Amino acid sequence: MPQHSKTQLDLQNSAEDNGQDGGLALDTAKPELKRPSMYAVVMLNDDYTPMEFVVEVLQGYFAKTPEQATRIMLAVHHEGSAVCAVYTRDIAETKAALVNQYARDCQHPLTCEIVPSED
Ligand code: TYC
Repeated sequence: MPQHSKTQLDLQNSAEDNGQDGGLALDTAKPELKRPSMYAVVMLNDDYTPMEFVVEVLQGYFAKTPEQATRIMLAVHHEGSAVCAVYTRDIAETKAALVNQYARDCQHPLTCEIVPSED
């Protein structure tokens, strides 16, 4: 038994030990551990944007190596679309908006969109 008079913590601990909490809610809150929803940035094909421009965008905005960027660009070119990267929603929205604005500024029709991803 501590020498000092009982603190709130002493009372709480002994109440947890012996069930004498008088019906008070003494459980500590469960930590929030939910993972954030993830979104893929998907690049769309078009007939006009130069391949070199797409590769430059993939390197500059998505930190791809020249080899990775070329592979993704060719996947878009041949299949119509491909995932550039997966992020939380705010980051995915920002990346897509930045790429779309840059392409527009450069007068290319290149477009990205975001789609929910189960990653
Ligand atoms: N299809 C374009 C061309 O032939 C190249 C291209 C690739 C455009 C990927 C957009 O997201 C894209 N010049």
